[in-house]
Amino acid sequence: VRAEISYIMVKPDGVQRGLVGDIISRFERKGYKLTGLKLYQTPREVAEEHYKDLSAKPFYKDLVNYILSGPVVCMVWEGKGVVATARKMIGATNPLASEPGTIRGDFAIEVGRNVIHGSDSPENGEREAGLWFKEGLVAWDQTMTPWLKE
Ligand code: YYY
Ligand code: MG
Repeated sequence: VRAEISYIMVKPDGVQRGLVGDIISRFERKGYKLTGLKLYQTPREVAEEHYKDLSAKPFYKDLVNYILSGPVVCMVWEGKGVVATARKMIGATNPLASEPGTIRGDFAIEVGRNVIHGSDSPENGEREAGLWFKEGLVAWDQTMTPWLKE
């Protein structure tokens, strides 16, 4: 089986505010491996598919329009426990409840402008990576693997 992957996305507010570099840095320094990366103006059908489980929620329409409001940075990060660890690094959905030191805790205030997305299960990591990277991911070996893996 392939290593676990998570689909991580800097939302339009994070791109506009210049937070892309800091966010990428956090995942790099943690030791995860980047296997997909692009700046992307999201097609409506991709945003709607991505958030389809929330389509009955009152905030769904605003959420989709927010994702379409400017370019996003799409990423796939790979490694042991990356889905759960990325969720910890990202912080709670509502930034007012996110701990300082997390991405949302450090950079956001509003739930509807919470800077970043991270997959909530390994299955959704695979699903979302396939949805956002129809061109596929990049397979490569990190030379520092022996320094990161037992
Ligand atoms: O996975 P996560 O992004 O932390 O939260 P979800 O429950 O999947 O909701 C997706 C997205 O929807 C959230 O990041 C902000 C937005 N949202 C909202 O605008 N208002 C809410 N009450 C709940 C979620
Ligand atoms: Mg979610």
